[in-house]
Amino acid sequence: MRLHRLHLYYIELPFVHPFETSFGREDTRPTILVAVEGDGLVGWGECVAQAGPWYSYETIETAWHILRDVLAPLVLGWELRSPQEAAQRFRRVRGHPMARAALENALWDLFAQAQGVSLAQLLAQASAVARGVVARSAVPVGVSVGIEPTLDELLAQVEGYVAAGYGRVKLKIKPGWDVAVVRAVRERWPDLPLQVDANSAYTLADAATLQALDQFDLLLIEQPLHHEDIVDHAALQRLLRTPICLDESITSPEHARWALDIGACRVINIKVGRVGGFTAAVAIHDLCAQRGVPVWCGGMLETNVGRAGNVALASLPNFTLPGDISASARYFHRDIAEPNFELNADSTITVPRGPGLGVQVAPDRLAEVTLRRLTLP
Ligand code: SMG
Ligand code: MG
Repeated sequence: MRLHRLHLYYIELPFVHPFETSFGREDTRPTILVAVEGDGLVGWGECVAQAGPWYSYETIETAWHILRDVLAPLVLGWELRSPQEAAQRFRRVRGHPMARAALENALWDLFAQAQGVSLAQLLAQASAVARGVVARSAVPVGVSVGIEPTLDELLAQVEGYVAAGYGRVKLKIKPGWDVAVVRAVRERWPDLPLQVDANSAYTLADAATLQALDQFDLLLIEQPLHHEDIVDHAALQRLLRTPICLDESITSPEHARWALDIGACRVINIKVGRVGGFTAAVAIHDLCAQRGVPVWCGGMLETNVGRAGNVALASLPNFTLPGDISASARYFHRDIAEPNFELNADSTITVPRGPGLGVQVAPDRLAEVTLRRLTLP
């Protein structure tokens, strides 16, 4: 397929409820949407970089630059046989996985539409592990609950999500907001599948605090230590009963293999933006499946464009733990794409069946929230 045009949209959507992690508090979700045109079809991708370099060094502005000046010229006007071919071409680019993923993922949507299959089907065809396995029609999900100003407010948030039907809760932790908070939630909901995410807020010197979390029967402790450090994570894992799950540290299939080889984690959170696109996400899924390591799909507070991609990815067979993929209404009053994702009674989200992502960007909403746009060439 020849790609003849590409559009970048810098948009910003207000959150229903502010989201706070060990990095800070966010009231809105600024993001970039990428649209690629080919064969009379339009494919969409979402960039999960944030306004500032907190979760990762990438920002909206670095991603805009890399997309416009580096990646777009590698695909525009070219004949492409597959999205993997674009991924291969992007390998020349060092780093910038979120920018690469935004464009590569738009191509996955475009190719799936061109073949008349859903993105979930196309991803399953690309996975050595998924071939021949019956595709899931819905994926298990949970909710990630941010840090709140007080413990009472946190308990009220968790209560609301449990009442809404979320069967797994993740709590954000940081030094000073950890053992007592997890104890309070565990006492109130003794059987709730529960996990925590530190977003790299601790060091090995905090091992005793993290060991104290072992008593709460958590599914996992996500990214307790430095984002680039798998060596200390391996040392920490030896001290903990609870599985460590890496998020920020895994930015490619190679990082996944290195981490597993040294025992730095027992679970991996796959975020398609963090690892540079669906090609890499499927490779990590397959590697983990071959090694008997469970994975789950992380979230980056995406719009329905990114969420549709996450749901499709999470339909692969080794996504055995619930993903951070919540209903659209948990994030935004009005999303950018339709239809919204709803939570089913069994804490699952249904995998779209339509061609490609299976959601449509609403032009009026896009116009309303666009701060800047660019069409290439
Ligand atoms: O998309 O529901 C969601 C949020 C999931 O907690 C979530 N993501 O580190 O896993 C994580 C955080 C990163 C988001 S804040 C940058
Ligand atoms: Mg995380």
